[in-house]
Amino acid sequence: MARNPAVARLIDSASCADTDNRGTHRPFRSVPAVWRGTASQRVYSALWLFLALAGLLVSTAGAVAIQLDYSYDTEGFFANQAAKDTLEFAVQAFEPFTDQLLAIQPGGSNHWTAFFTAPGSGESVQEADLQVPGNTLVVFVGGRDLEGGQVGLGGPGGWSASGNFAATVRDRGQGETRGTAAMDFGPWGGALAFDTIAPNGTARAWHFDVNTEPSFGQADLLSVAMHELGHMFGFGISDSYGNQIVDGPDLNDSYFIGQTVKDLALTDPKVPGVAVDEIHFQNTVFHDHWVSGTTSPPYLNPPPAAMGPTLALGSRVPLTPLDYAALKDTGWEVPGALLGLPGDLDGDRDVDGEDFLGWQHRIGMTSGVSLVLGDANGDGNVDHYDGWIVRNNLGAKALVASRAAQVPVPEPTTAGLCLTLGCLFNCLKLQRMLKLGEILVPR
Ligand SMILES: [Ca+2]
Ligand SMILES: [Ca+2]
Ligand SMILES: [Ca+2]
Ligand SMILES: [Ca+2]
Ligand SMILES: [Zn+2]
Repeated sequence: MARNPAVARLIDSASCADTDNRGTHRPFRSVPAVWRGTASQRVYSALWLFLALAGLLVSTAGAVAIQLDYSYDTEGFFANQAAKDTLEFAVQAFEPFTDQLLAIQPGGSNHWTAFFTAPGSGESVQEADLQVPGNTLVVFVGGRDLEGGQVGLGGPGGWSASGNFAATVRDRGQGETRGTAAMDFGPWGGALAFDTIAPNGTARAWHFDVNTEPSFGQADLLSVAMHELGHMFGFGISDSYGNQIVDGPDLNDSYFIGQTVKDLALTDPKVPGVAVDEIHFQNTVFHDHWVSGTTSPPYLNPPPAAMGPTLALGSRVPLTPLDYAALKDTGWEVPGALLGLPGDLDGDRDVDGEDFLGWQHRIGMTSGVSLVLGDANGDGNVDHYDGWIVRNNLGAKALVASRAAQVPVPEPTTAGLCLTLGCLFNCLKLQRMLKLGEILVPR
C-alpha cells in the first residue's frame, strides 16, 4: 500500500525544519462528578499472575526512565512540592516498561531540534541538541490556563534532524514507527500542561496527594498526569496506535484490534469489542480515546479506563490493564503484571489483606522469585509504588466466569500478522490517519 503523503509528513520531518511535527497536545476534559471509584468489586484471572511470573523470570528490571523538566513551568505550578511529588509518583506507572531506547546524543555532524509547546506559556518552543539519555524520555511539564474545561494536555514532541541521525531521533531503535507499517513508537519525550484556572475564572481545584482520593470538585493530578503521559507514550497519537484501529459495521463504530487488548477483552464476556472514541474534543473526529464509559477487564466490577475522553472531577482514575494493553499493542514492552488484576499478588482472584501483607513482608526486595508476591507492577523490585497499587485495589475481585485460561499468550509473529491484516483490509484507516495527522499541525 502506497504511503500516504500526509502520513509521511506527519511522522517523517527528518529533512524539514518546519513545525508539522511539533508538540502535540491532547485535551483531557473535566466533567461534573458522577461516580466514584468502585475499588471494592473487581476481577482477577489466574493467567495474569502466571504472565507476571513468567515476565519476571525473563526480565526483572524496568528500563524506561522519565526525566521531568520544570524549566518551562513559568507560572510555578510545580513550585508546590505536593504537586511535584504527585507527578514524580505518577511517572512510575510507565517506568516498568523494558524497551531499550537508544540515546539521542548530538555531537560532531549529528544535530537535531526538539519542538514542543511550552507548558507554562502555550508558546511553541524548540530546544537545539537536547541530550536524551538511553532508555529515557524527557518530559517538559508545567501549568497554565488551558481553554474550556480542559484539565490537562499532553503528547509527544516534534523534532527535526538530518542524515542518519534522524532515524535515531525518530525511532530510537524501536523498529518501524512510521505510516501503515508502524508497529512501535520511540519518542524523545514531550510536554504536559496542567490547567490553573477553572472555567468560572477561579483557581483550578487540584488534589495532589496520592494516598487520598480527591474531594468533590477537585481534579486529581495523579489521574490527569497518568492520562497525559499515556498520550505521550503514543496512545491516540502514534502511527502504531492508529494501525490498531479498524471500523466496525457502521462508520460510527471503531475498534481497537491489538492482540493484547483483544486477549484482555476476551476475559470479560461483557466486553464484545472495545470501541474507541468517535467524537473527541468539540466534535472533532479523532480516535484517540476509549469511547466514553469504557471499563477495564479483568475486574468483576470493572473500573473506567484511564484513557477515556473525560475525567469526573472528584474521582481517581489510574491506568488500568486495558490502558496498559493498548500501550503494549502500540509497541511498549509492558510487564505481564500490569495486565492482570492490579494488586492481586498471591493470585487468588482478589485483592485483600493477604496481598497487602505479602507486599509489606517483601518491601525492599530486588531479586528472587518470592519478590513476585510483593511486586505489583512487575519492575523487579518491591517498593512503595507496589504498596499503593495494592491499597488502591483493596476489595477488588476476579470475574468468576473468566475465560482467561483459554486465552492464548500472543506470539510476536501472530500479533504482527494480525496487524498486517488490519492494515490491508481497511482502507478507511488511511482517512483516519489523515485526521490524526491534521491535529499534529500547529494552529
Ligand atoms: Ca482553564
Ligand atoms: Ca518498543
Ligand atoms: Ca489476592
Ligand atoms: Ca515493583
Ligand atoms: Zn486525552
